[in-house]
Amino acid sequence: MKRIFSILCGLHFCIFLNAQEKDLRPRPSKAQLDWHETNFYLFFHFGPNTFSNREWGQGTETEDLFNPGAIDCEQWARVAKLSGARGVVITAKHHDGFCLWPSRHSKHTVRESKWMDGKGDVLDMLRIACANYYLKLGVYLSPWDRNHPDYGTPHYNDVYAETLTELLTRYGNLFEIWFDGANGEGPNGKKQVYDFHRFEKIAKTLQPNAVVFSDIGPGCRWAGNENGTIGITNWCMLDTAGFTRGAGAPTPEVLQSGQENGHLWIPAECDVSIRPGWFYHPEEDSLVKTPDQLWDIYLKSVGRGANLILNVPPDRQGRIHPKDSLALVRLGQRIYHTFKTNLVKKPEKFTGQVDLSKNTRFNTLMLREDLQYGQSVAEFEVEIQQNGVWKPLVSGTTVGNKRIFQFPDQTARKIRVKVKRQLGPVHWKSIGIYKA
Ligand code: FUL
Repeated sequence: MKRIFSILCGLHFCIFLNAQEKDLRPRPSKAQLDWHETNFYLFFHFGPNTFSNREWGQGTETEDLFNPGAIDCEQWARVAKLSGARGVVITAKHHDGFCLWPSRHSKHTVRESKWMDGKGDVLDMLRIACANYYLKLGVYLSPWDRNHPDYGTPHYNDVYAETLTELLTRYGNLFEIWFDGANGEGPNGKKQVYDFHRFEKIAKTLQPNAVVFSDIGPGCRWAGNENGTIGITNWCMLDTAGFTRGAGAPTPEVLQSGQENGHLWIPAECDVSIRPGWFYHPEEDSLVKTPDQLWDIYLKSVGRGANLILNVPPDRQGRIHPKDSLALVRLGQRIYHTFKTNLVKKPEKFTGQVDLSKNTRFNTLMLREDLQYGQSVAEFEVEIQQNGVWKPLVSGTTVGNKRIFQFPDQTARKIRVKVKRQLGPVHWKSIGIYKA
């Protein structure tokens, strides 16, 4: 009997091991796992466009145009911190080619401007401010360059590679590198054929902990729109075969949902601006999104398993306008107060069912999968027990990093999550139940 038992146990173990071995689904890298935790960050579009009132500079602007008289990167960082953001990404160079740091590989930089007698360096100021506020730093380096004389020739790839190398070695650890998808004509009327393979290699070598954004990754993907929202079904997996960075991506629908059977871990990042434009325009001071709108965006991005990059353009003084900072602080308060007290005692011990040990009132639920094992939940239902009877509360498809629901106040003691379809073993990271 004992023998049969041990044979059976061994067999069971083998089957288990086989199932484990066969689970070859994509998983995030260490850098991507950290990036999932960074979750929400601000985006700063700043440069000559701030002063010329344009969205896309022509590349012919004089350097003196850039003159933020009262620049205060500490204020940017303070506002970011109070908004609940964990990092910031800045347009080190936008399509007009102007570099916010004194790059050795360009003659169109802060060094050629009158600002701070040509001694200024926005990247360095921001690096220090971020360190003071424990914020992560990321950079946007537009491949499209409407100023550089070599743009449109193979040599421009060398210039871009050297510029990137400089940027990635001067400003400490970066968490994200943004390769924008726009690719227009340069000063000589030509479009560039980018050597993204080379740029990605540089990024990986010099900043192994950074995630590279482009329409199709490799670190994280565009969400397919610029309104800050991701699909209700949101997989971190995507197939990119047949697409080239900077020249074509899967349809917005595919970018919105990711792909259940995708072969690569390329999670979504939702980008959106707090104003209609990406750069500061005084006439948009009355069009700043309200705290309620920002909260809605937060729930439709972070609350659906994506990351949110929320753009806040510094103004011509080099400060975040009071309208924007007020809305951001309110957003931060809302995030803080909603998730301040988890009513579950040991949220990380969650295995599918919780007992709150007494009847409890709540209106917000957060589910998290432990993504180091991949993303598994494809369909689920949440039920609460009231007077001994299980009642449906909410249901959904994917969970991923975070799935947040808000609903009218409920009172219950027990909550359970029934997974109805899964791609592999489900590993919960935590459950959060809150009374917002
Ligand atoms: C786009 C750019 O063309 C916009 O100017 C902005 O930087 C946005 C985030 O990405 O592709």
